[in-house]
Amino acid sequence: MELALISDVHGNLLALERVLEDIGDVDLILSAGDIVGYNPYPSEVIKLFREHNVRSVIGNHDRAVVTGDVSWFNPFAAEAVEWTQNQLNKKEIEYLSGLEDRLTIDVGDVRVTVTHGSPRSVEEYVCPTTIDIKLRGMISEVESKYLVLGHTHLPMRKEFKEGVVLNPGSVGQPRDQDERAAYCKFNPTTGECKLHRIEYDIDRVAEKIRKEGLAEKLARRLYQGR
Ligand SMILES: [Mn+2]
Repeated sequence: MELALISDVHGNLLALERVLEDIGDVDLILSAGDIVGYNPYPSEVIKLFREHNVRSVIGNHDRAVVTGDVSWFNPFAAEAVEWTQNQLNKKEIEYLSGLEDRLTIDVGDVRVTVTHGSPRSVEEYVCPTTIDIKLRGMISEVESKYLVLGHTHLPMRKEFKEGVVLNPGSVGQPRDQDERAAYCKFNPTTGECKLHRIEYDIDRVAEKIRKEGLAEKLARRLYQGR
């Protein structure tokens, strides 16, 4: 079974379209959350998620759009959450509020668990610098060979005897100094996981960010990959 892993699309339609093209035919696309927020195409991105039957967990931005609680957010992120709330219709909000915290997929006898931040919290950052003992504890806790996370916007792969922690990076707002959209092709049976980087039309997204009156910083960071 061939999977594609995506995360943190954050309303970036142009990046998502190019990534879906590059993914081509796979059995299933899994998303580690943050479908909306930051970028100015939330409805269009939700539509594509539905069309491609993407299975996604909820991210902290998705949740903030549903609840209106932006107390954890910096001012730019909070403003984008509020803007996104005003763009979405009732059905789209319902789609976001229906997303689970955790997804578990069994491929033969191999279990894959997906959460946004960590298995404990949608807000917790699990970074390449997070200590091994903590990562191993998380894998044991979810009783899965593979734990797929998002939230940091940093691609990551760490292998232990307990299992493997994967983060496919971010489609819509990469933060590893590479401005190209990130995603992974992943075969849970063989364990093969390949990170792909895809160029997209950042100018068009930046223009739309400015046109909608969202923070200039949100446009700038797309070019910087941070
Ligand atoms: Mn995010």
